[in-house]
Amino acid sequence: MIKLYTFPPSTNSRKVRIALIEKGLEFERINIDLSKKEQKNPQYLKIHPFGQVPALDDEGFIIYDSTIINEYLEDEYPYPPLLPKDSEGRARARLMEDFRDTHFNPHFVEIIHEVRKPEGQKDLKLIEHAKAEITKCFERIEKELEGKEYLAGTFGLADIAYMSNIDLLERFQIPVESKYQNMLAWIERLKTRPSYAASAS
Ligand SMILES: N[C@@H](CCC(=O)N[C@@H](CS)C(=O)NCC(=O)O)C(=O)O
Repeated sequence: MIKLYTFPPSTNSRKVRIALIEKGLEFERINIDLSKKEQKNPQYLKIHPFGQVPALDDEGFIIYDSTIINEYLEDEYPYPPLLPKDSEGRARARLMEDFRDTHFNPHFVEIIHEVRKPEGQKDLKLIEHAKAEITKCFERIEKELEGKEYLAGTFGLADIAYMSNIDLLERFQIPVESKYQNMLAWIERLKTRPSYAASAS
């Protein structure tokens, strides 16, 4: 059976949990507790050389990095498909996933680190800056969704990447303004997928 090295609050771990659930694949969750620095244990570093989650073990084939893992799952378990068939659609989906990985999610990670600190030690300016950077991304997401229900037309890996951040928008009180109608409708659509609730932990 597939083994997933994961940590419930990790957004990148959730990205893979959602893909596995959407593919209907059974998997064993192996919890790596980041709060106890278990990701840096020598045993785990043999699985993930950079000491991070997620990592995946498919019958002895071990890989890491949420984007690479989800691409592997798409190649190895093609049904249901989570990438468009045409090259242009696939490229667009990958661009939006990359935008999430490089411009959207890192600011959530910054906030997560700050809010864990004791009162008085949190850098409130940094939190506000990170929230503003997240909000800047809404413009692009809104445009990309013009005339479409999902980022690449049909539901897939690009949407899954952002799905792992949705509950944090609410938790960290980052409102999506009503001018982002496409995005608001898309968020509601994503939240109704069974994989959204099933991947929460
Ligand atoms: N590019 C990697 C990033 C993985 C990553 O940043 N994982 C975080 C949790 S979401 C982590 O393990 N942080 C602990 C650490 O870096 O020590 C991916 O997409 O999997």
